[in-house]
Amino acid sequence: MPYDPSTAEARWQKAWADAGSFTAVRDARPKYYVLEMFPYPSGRIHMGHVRNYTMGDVVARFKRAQGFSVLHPMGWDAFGMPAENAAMEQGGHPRDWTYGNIATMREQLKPLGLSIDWSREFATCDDDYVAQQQALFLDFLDAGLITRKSAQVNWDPVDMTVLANEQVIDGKGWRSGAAVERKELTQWFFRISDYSDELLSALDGLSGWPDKVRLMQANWIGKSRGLQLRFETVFAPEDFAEIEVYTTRPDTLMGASFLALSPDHPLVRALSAADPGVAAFVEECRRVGTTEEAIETAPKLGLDTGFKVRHPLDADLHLPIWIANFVLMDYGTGAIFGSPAHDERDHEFATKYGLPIRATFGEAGMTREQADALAAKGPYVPMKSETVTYVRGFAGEADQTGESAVDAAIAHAEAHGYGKGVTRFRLRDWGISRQRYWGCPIPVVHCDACGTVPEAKANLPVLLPKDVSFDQPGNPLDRHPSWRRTSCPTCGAAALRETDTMDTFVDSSWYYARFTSPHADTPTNRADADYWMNVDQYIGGIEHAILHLLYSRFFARAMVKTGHLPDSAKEPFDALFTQGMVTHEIYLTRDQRGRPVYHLPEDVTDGGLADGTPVEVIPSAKMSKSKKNVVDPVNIVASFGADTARWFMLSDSPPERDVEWTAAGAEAAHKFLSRVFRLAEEAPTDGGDDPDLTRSAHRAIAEVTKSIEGFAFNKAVARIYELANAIGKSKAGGVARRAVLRIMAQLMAPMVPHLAEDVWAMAGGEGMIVDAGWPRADPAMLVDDTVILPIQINGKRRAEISVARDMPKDQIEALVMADETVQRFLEGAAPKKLIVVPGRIVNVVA
Ligand code: ANZ
Ligand code: ZN
Repeated sequence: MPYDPSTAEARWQKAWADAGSFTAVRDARPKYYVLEMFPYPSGRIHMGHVRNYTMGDVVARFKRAQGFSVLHPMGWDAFGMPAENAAMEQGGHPRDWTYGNIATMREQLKPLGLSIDWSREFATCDDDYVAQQQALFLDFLDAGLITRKSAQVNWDPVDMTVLANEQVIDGKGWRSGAAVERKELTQWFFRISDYSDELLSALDGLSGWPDKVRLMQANWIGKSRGLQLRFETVFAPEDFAEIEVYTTRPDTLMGASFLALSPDHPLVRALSAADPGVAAFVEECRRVGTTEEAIETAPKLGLDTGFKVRHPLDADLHLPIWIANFVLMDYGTGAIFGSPAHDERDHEFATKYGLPIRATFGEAGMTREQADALAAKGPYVPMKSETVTYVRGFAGEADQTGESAVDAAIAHAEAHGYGKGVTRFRLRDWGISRQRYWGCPIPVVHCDACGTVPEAKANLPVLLPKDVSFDQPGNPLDRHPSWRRTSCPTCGAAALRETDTMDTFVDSSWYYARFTSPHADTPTNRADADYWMNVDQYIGGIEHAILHLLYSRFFARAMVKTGHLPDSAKEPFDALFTQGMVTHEIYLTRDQRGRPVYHLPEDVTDGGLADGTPVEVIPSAKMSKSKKNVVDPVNIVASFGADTARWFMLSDSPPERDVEWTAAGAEAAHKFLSRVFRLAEEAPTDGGDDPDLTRSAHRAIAEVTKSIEGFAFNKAVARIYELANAIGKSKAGGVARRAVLRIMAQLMAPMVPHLAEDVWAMAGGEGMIVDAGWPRADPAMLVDDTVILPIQINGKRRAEISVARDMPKDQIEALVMADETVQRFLEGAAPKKLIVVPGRIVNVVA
């Protein structure tokens, strides 16, 4: 009987489903919650999914075997733009497109044999999930976690829609190609910035997270210490006696040569009302998106207002007030002082507009003239920790680090009353309003009499209308003839619904909590949430290291505050693992003009095309349709079986690194699994016990256990290869051999669960292996009773001997003396010295 995964895998999957093997239940066992980041239903699963879900499955099956009650759910991150784009491009409805894709992908996932509790499956676009998310929104609103304010957005004037920063490419809308503008809109915000400090400091406690992810989060939250200081105006419009400025480099104050205001600064607003020139300039500034990158790379634009401020440390020095396009209103105070000598942007600005460039400090040892000359060439921006020579330090001229100079500057400003030290965060409130159809409606109503009022809980869910069209730009909810019209939940008068929907990051910020009680008629059921939370192991891609995880951490806190999660769930993910990508070689030839022509892997054999043309190979490339280096997991599973795909994914590289998919590797994996199958099938010999084999098996138990616990799946695989070799060589008789085969099957079960069931059955295992538990290593079997001792002769390692661990010294000495190499060196003489360090080394001086 050959190894035939095509029938066996389906058979085992049915057996597990019939037995309800993976239904998560609350019981007396300790619980374990393993979660992989849920997929977006794009239409097909890809190799990255296979790798991600296989890793999660190894953990889930391993923990289950170890006696945990395991929760391992699956769902769909189902709202978002691609569904609407598909509707615009191909017609049809986003809902049909999405649920169609989910059905397809579920059918592609199921053959992988993942140990998922499918009874908990949901999609974030399900009416029920929408209802619970809206209930959460209302609770958050009640708890002061949500606010409504005006903010600038990227506006696509052709598609008439707000764009996320990622959708602005080189200042243009990613679909329309139109130049993106800035626009002010009233929007809904989650008040995540209230939690900046806590989200930052709590990172220290996340010992189960990769350091790089914690660092990325810390940088994103961006805590900085600076000075908020006041400049008195000498000549300015009424009501503007002072201008407040925020700086993180107060030590450069003596080099300040201008003030710059954001185009949205109140002073600028006042000016533009009266001065068409200013108004036109402000308009011009708006024609750049809101991305940091767009603002950073746009040419610096400025307009001198003609007004001036007094320098706080030099009353005779008057600095001009400019309006500058690179100053943001929603950071700091929306006003800066420019120190061109030590800031990239200020330097560009000063050079363009002929403003003075005065150095505050130079390289260590420089004079003021030298420092000025250095700054004239370009901004001098050393690390704050570096010692530099201050040439215009307001605390005099001195060698100092930037850090200590900043501290001194803050102290000076506080002592003299012109400013105060402040801590700021880069993290802004999370704007969640999207002018899109395919998202969760924001459950609020606009009433002429009452203003903006939350929808009553009894009226939830507010569901999307089904009869919408995508043939015009803009939000279909705005155009819908009747959907908006409703009555005010407070006064009953006619009112209009909010037509904004929620950012899809909201959906993925609490799905892990919903999995604990996916059918509850409240966002969570506390008994379930208390039992299952936290996620013990979360697994996903590094691309979600910042926003998704930060939003989830905020949401968990908000759900604790609103009573939907226990206090202990503030940090919802105890451990996080970020896996590498699945890559594949790219094959290409060149056309006459040297441009690349890509070829499918199946068209390339032995480094060339069918006609013999050699191909260029780019190794380890991200899979991409345009480069034709995509491998479809559906084909792999169809030709080799799921276990081969799973085994290969785990075997070749450490999980955190990229793995390169190769046809040869897949074949080798398949060959190995076939060999394991044959080993189990072979008729038992009539040999007796083989203690060495038994010992190998127990060592494999210990090491595979350790490797899986440490996410070193490739090491676990390597141990299993060794064990299979040992079984192949052993002369052990039926009973002993089968016992070891059963151990191997147990060790392989998390990785290749179907084959493991077959081997288990053939080797006389009772019931299904999925219920067999995890084998325990017998400690007595782990002690190695022999050791290898290296022999050094005259200080050089020349030979080694294998001795019993507890062999007495004199016996070892006798063995050493009898060793051939030692005899050769001694040439018949007695050694001058012979030192045995038991268990370590033997030294011979000839
Ligand atoms: C004077 C100065 C001198 C600055 C110098 C930098 C270098 P981080 O560190 O990222 O927090 N800034 C302040 N508010 C701003 C705004 N609304 N829009 C644009 N830029 C703003 O950045 C703080 C620095 O960014 C501040 O320190 C300020 O410029 C600028 F040699 O003040 B600095
Ligand atoms: Zn009302």
